[in-house]
Amino acid sequence: MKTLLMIKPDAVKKRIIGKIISILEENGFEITGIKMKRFSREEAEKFYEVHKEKPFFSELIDFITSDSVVGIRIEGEDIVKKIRDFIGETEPKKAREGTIRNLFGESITKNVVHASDTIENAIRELKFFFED
Ligand code: FUP
Repeated sequence: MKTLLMIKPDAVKKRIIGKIISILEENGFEITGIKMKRFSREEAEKFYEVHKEKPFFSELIDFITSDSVVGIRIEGEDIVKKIRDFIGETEPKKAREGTIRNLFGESITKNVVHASDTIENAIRELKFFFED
């Protein structure tokens, strides 16, 4: 099973890409792909299409296109759920201690990383970064 963890522009600006990758490796996660890119507005709107009607949508698109992002493919048993648990809740203040969002997140928007929430979404979201 595969999932996508995406490092967001706030983390890229803070120069903690390496730190986040180290934490993943130290915790035994198997990284099988890494790609840095900058989303166009159109692509970002497609990536986050489930949130199209939400009040925070335009803020979210502004943020995610404000700098590059890094797509990381991680493989393993039950990996979608494991990575979701590992990043912590959306709101960094509520995220469990030691999780990536708890350690580095500033706000509900600037929350450092995204991770696919279902197997179907992982397949869909990985295509934004990787061909296979
Ligand atoms: P998550 O799956 O944990 O990334 O969180 P959600 O699907 O609830 O939200 C998707 C993205 O929208 C999150 F990365 C943060 C952003 N968001 C906001 O910017 N403002 C909000 O009020 C809620 C979510």
